[in-house]
Amino acid sequence: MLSDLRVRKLKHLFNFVDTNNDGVLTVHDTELVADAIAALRGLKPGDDGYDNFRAGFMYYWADVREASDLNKDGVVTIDEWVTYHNEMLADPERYDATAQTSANLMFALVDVDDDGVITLDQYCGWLGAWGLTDPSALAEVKRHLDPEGKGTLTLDEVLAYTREYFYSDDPGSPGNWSMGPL
Ligand SMILES: [Ca+2]
Ligand SMILES: [Ca+2]
Repeated sequence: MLSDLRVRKLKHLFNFVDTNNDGVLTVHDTELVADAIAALRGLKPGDDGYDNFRAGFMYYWADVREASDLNKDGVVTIDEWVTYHNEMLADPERYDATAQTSANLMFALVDVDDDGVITLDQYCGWLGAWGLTDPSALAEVKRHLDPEGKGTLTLDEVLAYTREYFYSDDPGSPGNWSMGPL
């Protein structure tokens, strides 16, 4: 049984990835993000690399939607989302594989020079592709995820914050801010 805080974080994540704000998660949400992330990288339809770039992103999200669409009607509801995560998070190996894949994908898309480190600005650009563009919200994300102001995040730091996001019952955990203010 998940705590109220953890359920709240799962619902927040659902609303975060429901980029067209229609209350369900479908392929349309991820198409919007794929185009926004491609634009971050300066890629548009027809450019070299655009199709590969987009395909990797869409492939990962097709898996997530497939796994969380419990009644297989083609849309993921918030209840399905919470139920899916409740089961996934109870299986440490499954969680590790999912979190690693997700973080690797984010780095593959955001870490332009491929040195295993992203800047907080790049991280916030990633959040912006999902629709989180409010400057004060992004400033809070930076303050919590980078308290020393070093300006960068490693893959391990992102994985640690992600773990806090999904598992921590502490309202003060910095990782709770991974997807913006709850
Ligand atoms: Ca949607
Ligand atoms: Ca469904």
